[in-house]
Amino acid sequence: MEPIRTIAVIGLGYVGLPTAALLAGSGYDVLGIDIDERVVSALKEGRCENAEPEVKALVEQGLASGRLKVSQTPAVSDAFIVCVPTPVRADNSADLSLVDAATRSIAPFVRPGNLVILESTSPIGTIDNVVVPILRQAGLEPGEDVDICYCPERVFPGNSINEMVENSRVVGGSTERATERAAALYGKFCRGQVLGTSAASAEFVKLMENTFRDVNIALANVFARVAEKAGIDVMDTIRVANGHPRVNVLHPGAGVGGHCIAVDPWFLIRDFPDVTELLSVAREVNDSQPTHLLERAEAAGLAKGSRVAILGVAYRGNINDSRGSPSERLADVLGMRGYKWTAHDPYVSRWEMHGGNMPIYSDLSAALNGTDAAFVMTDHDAYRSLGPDDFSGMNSRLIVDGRRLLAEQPLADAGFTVVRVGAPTLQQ
Ligand code: SAJ
Repeated sequence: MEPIRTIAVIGLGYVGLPTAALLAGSGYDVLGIDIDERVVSALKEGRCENAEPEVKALVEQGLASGRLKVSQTPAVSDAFIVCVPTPVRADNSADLSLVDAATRSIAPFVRPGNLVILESTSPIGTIDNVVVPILRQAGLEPGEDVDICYCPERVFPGNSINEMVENSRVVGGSTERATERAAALYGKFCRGQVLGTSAASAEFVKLMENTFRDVNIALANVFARVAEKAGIDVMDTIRVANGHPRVNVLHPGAGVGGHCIAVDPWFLIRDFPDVTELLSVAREVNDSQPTHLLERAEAAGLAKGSRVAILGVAYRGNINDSRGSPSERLADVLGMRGYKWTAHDPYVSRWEMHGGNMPIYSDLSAALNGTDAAFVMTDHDAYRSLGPDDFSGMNSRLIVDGRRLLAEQPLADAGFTVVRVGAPTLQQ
């Protein structure tokens, strides 16, 4: 086999772009490809504004060194890495159209001896059922002419470079040679262990990891609901329970959002419905947390039709990604029940939802002004220090702490009713 010198990375999103930059920094000649003209022309001018600072710095280095180039169309390369999104459709089935299209786009450029890698989170069997047939159609026999691998990413958005370099990595080849070649490639920048397995097993590993987290968050949310009814503070209970060496209860909250944890379990549920009941129930629990919080606020006196401030529309703390966030669900339910709402986020300046842009404030007091309740939905550090004065512009004194990050007692002492996830409502 010829050594790999040139690599094409297809999809320059939150996984593809840092991957391309890290590979360029490791001495490969990398062509980053994206179908979005805006992404490519911005990068050609050396701009990647929305990227994390470490990603931005590495991309700039790669572009300046000439090792990283960008294009809207693929070219002949020694290796191809596909990093495109795999969203879930309205019926919860996996939408593999972008994996299909990306594989078709590279097929004319793949030559015997090349390595083709898929990183996109995908249902079990995607390598065999989507990637292999497309390459075969192009005259390339997997295992003979071309090596094919499934290598899922494990990036925690907000800390991408560090995670890509330090985390262990799964490499699932359709043959042993494919596994070895991909392991050698990732080993160039990954300091974690590179674990080899089969392609189908690697596909399952990725789904297993995110489903594990979803089910465990659902468990924490169920414990929170029990505590609310039992009149106990679950945060205290969890802290004490986690003193057990084999127990690690996660953090209950306002729900699970993002494009991974809330989506990937569906790839298992859809394909194996008769054995995944537990996973469906976990999805239901996590999806219903925003409505659960609203109903607790209603029980604490929030009148139908009043005005609510949503604090935090990002799906997780201290990031600017609002895709599938629990706040989207809350806004939908508020709308359906006749409430009016405003939204605030220190990181998100454009809140895209249902194909449109939702109004969003960067000024907290403007978002809170004249509202009857404030729902803290995202664990942004900026919200931790909020005190009674910050909420003084509200009409009524009702606060929902959906992430348990406020100093609740001072708020109650100042006359606020604080609805707390996982604990009884606090009042003066
Ligand atoms: N959440 C809780 N309680 C917790 C932890 C998280 O309610 O104790 C919520 C968060 O607020 C958020 C959602 O869950 O709304 C998902 O957040 P997350 O912290 O699980 O992280 P993601 O979705 O950004 O990233 C996950 C990671 N997977 C795992 O930790 C197993 C990451 O490593 C994956 O690379 C990523 O999914 C992905 O791309 O698949």
